[in-house]
Amino acid sequence: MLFLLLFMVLTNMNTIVNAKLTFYNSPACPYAERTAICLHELGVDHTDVKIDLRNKPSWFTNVSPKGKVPCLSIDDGEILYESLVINEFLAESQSSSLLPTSPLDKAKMRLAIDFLDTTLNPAFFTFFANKDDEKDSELAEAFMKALEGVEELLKSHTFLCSSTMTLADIAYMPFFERMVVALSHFKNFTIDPARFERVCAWMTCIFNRPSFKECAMEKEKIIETYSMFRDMDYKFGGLNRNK
Ligand SMILES: N[C@@H](CCC(=O)N[C@@H](CS)C(=O)NCC(=O)O)C(=O)O
Ligand SMILES: *[C@@H]1O[C@H](CO)[C@@H](O)[C@H](O)[C@H]1NC(C)=O
Repeated sequence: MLFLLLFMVLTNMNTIVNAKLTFYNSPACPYAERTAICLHELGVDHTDVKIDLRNKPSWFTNVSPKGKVPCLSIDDGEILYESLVINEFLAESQSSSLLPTSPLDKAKMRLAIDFLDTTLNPAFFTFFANKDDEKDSELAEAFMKALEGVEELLKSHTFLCSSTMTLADIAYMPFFERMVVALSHFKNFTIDPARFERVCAWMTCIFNRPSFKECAMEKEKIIETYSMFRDMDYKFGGLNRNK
């Protein structure tokens, strides 16, 4: 009986290690980039399938329930979607420190990610998309007020939630990458290292990760994408929510 249990535990642990993983990715998508970074950090073997979102292949709706990337298929059977869900699954199945073990640390990590989605990203996007010069400094200040929340997270450790990298850092990376490029190009705005000392040190650290360098978008592509957002007066609607 004990042997059987042990066997079950061991095989369960190995399920993902030996599973055939197919990652449906798309180069410009920040959510897919989260999963790309996570796979790289974990060193998990997988097949990368690039989806052209402007010209989605018809079979893709059979794979991805909402027709979105990222999407992960496991042994050509189970399908997972939603970047944060996929990344937790990957980190947990590898028993990686990317996912904190204590329930409290896990909860705090999820709150840190929620802050990006509900507070920082909207503040960034409102500032970025504004075309009324008179409102610019007020919106820049509102963005920096939100950024203080990140400075606060980094108060007692190098990474957002601990002294080592977690899924929160990964969730933020693609968005900081785009934020920094878009604000510099369209707003001539840089994050002030005097006011945001910890944020700036953290950015240096994450932007130097091999996983980031491997998965990051080209700067010109970011500018092209964000020019499009500006031109079409794209309305930010909680980018991380699936409708
Ligand atoms: N909440 C989702 C968002 C995923 C998402 O919005 N992906 C976009 C590209 S950035 C997509 O696949 N859009 C295609 C579509 O909606 O048709 C996640 O975190 O994975
Ligand atoms: C951009 O900002 C810098 C420093 O804040 C300023 O010196 C420079 O004149 C600005 N450039 C433009 C094109 O507004």
